[in-house]
Amino acid sequence: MTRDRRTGEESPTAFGVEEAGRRRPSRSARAPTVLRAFALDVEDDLLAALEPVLAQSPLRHMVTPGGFRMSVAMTNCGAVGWVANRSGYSYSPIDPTCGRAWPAMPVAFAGLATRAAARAGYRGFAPDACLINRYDPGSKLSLHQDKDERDLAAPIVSVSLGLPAIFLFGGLTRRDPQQRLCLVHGDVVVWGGLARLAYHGVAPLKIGHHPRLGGHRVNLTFRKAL
Ligand SMILES: O=C(O)CCC(=O)C(=O)O
Ligand SMILES: [Mn+2]
Repeated sequence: MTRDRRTGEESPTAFGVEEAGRRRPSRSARAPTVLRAFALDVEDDLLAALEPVLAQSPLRHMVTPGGFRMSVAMTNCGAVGWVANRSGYSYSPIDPTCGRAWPAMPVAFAGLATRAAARAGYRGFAPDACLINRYDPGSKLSLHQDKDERDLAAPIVSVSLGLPAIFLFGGLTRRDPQQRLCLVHGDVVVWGGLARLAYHGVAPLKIGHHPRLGGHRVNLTFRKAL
């Protein structure tokens, strides 16, 4: 148990989740802010904007530097996109699959990310990269840190759409205990400050059916990369 110095409240770990509304979001807390259903009022705009992005830069399974094909299918929009290949992880202005720039970040995407960050205490967040992840049943994302961005002062904003998933959120080392958060369609998670480099991941997706996205989960993860 740790005690919050400001409120005196106890939480099970130093990385206790802050559910917006229950506790005042804090920039410095070592916790993600979970904004339940925050994206629901723009879900139509998000899904409509996603279609042309995927048509221009299709989802693909990237290969890690260690030679493993990632089970999550990925693509990007924005000024730069996150890419993995045999030489490492980086942000590139060019989609290596088609040799052209990534699709521009839709206004609905950037607006939602800025509003969610502000709600979590990070004013003026202007993402320049949005990694789009599509999970099929069985797909997972191993525990990792988002650390390829130049600007670690900016938070990460992560939007969940489609099937529910278990999001694992740990500490600054791989061995720290992890929170298990069930994220459903429309939930947004924001982490920054002392939690910016926290290890996190996604447990294997369970089979299901979502009325808007069928048998998949889509996650939009917004970063300030440059
Ligand atoms: O799918 C998620 O909820 C997390 C995605 C993530 O951590 C990433 O793309 O780096
Ligand atoms: Mn991540």
